[in-house]
Amino acid sequence: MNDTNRAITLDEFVILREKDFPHATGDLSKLIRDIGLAAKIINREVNKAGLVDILGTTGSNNIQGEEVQKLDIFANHEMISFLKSGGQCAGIASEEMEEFISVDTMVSRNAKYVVCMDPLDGSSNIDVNVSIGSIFSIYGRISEIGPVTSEDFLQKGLKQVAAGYVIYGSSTMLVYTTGFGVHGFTLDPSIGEFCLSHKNIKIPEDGCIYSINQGYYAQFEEGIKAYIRYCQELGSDTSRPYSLRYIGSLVADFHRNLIKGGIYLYPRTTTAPNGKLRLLYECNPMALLAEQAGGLAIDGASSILSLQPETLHERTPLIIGSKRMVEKVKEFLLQEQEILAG
Ligand code: AHM
Ligand code: MG
Repeated sequence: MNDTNRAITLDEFVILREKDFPHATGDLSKLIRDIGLAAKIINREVNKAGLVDILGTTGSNNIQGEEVQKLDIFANHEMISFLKSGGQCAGIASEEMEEFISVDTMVSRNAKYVVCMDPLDGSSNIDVNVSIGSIFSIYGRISEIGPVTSEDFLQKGLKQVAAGYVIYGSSTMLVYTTGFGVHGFTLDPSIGEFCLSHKNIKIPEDGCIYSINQGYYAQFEEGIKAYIRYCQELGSDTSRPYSLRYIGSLVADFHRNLIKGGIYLYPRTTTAPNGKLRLLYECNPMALLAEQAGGLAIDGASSILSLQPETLHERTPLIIGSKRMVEKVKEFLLQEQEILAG
């Protein structure tokens, strides 16, 4: 609340934060506000998905060969449209597009940033009314002039200047970081504004929720199987067995664990040796948020944020959440390696 005793909106908050940084130009703030605007439009469509003929699949496949649903395309289009007209974004890479696009409008001539995004994650949940989300990641462009190049997008996650997600759930929230803490805003439908509801979110150091698609158990490596058994055992520490919670929507699973404490795992499997999730669009932004909130994100051995991307759509295993829980998984994976090494 501010001194007039009303909620601070996202726009007000980003402007207030800017004042703390005398050299800030305001461009990043504008970019985040543009994403917030696109999110409101996507939210409107997500909310009426059950009512109109926007529900269902287009019948086409995205470049990973997965079925694309109409709202994915809509969300992609809205994000691009707001980013283009906002003037702060020089290029966009999206899970829904095979190639990145260079933004070449009059207003974006001096744009310093590129955006990587998953415009609608967890879209297989749309037609069953389960929470889904949009994920975004912002980098400073490396190329200085002209159209953006692949090196602008293929940067390590630790180079992100901002990242966040929007969760379309029982209420809609936008959660973001610019590297100075993680802040959450809840959409107040009565005024159409994201209002500050969760300032400086910290993920509990430890938790008692684990989120994993246990249906793939037989395909996991031994270290992950051992960790799952550990979660299920009655522990001398009072919190085990842990609760298994898996929505199958990364944003929703991550958001719950961020607030309550917990761990989300999408490890490698025998059929998907790099896991399922994409480094640029899903893992890097979530990893920055997790670390900014005091948690951890690894691929099993290394920090997600330290991975050098080689291609736009590459995948990586992801283990993310409360610090102590992620460290525990790492221990199990190391033990497995030691056993294999004899
Ligand atoms: P998507 O980008 O095609 O929606 O896939 C990503 C989603 C994540 O949100 C979720 O955690 C995961 O896929 C679920 O996968 P699975 O059904 O294999 O457990
Ligand atoms: Mg996705």
